[in-house]
Amino acid sequence: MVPTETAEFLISAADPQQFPAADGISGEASRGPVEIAFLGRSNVGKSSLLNAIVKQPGLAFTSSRPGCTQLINFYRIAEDLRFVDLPGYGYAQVPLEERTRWKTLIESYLLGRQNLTLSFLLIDARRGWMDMDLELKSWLEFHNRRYQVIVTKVDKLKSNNQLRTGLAGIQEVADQQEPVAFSALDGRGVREIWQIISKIKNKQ
Ligand SMILES: Nc1nc2c(ncn2[C@@H]2O[C@H](COP(=O)(O)OP(=O)(O)OP(=O)(O)O)[C@@H](O)[C@H]2O)c(=O)[nH]1
Ligand SMILES: [Mg+2]
Repeated sequence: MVPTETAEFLISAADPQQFPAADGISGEASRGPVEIAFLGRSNVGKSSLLNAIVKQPGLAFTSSRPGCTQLINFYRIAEDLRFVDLPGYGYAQVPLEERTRWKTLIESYLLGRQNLTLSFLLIDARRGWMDMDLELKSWLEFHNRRYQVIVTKVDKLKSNNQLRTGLAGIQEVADQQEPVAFSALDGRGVREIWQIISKIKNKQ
């Protein structure tokens, strides 16, 4: 499954009241579009992943400066599918007050959103699991939220040996599932990611 429709930006939400309507088609007793959330540290490549898998480079704003995505951004990918790009964590320059506000906003989305079906948890291939990633993983498991680990920027691991070691280390911690190796640069992993999305939608 690869979208044939054009993806479009819906809204940047600073508050749960700004989240788009949960049911996609008004008046119909549908469960609304499936939402997939993109989670991970600042600069891990969440917005780049989103752009690469829909093949629309400018759709989500990306930057080499961490802390670029500050609100919850909703994208309509197809009638029955939305991607939700969340602010990254772990960027020390963000004032505590702001970080606390994001945490409340992100948690309210992850806990309360009925459309949320799967989260992509992104881990940088060169860094592996860091404390806040492990915290988030435990939090998702504690709250029974389904997630898929995606290892980003694998193009930066130049030798096969580096790549194998990096992936094995990440997989060891991801225990119950096989992480997807991804690169926004060369498109590695895009097909696997669409297969995962298809599977999750068919289960609905
Ligand atoms: N080499 C390489 N660079 C990447 C890849 N994915 C993202 N980048 C770069 O990493 C930087 C951060 O990417 P973003 O997609 O903006 O990261 P983000 O996780 O959305 O960051 P925040 O919005 O700040 O949380 C940008 O300079 C991207 O070009 C990749 O697969 N390979
Ligand atoms: Mg971003």
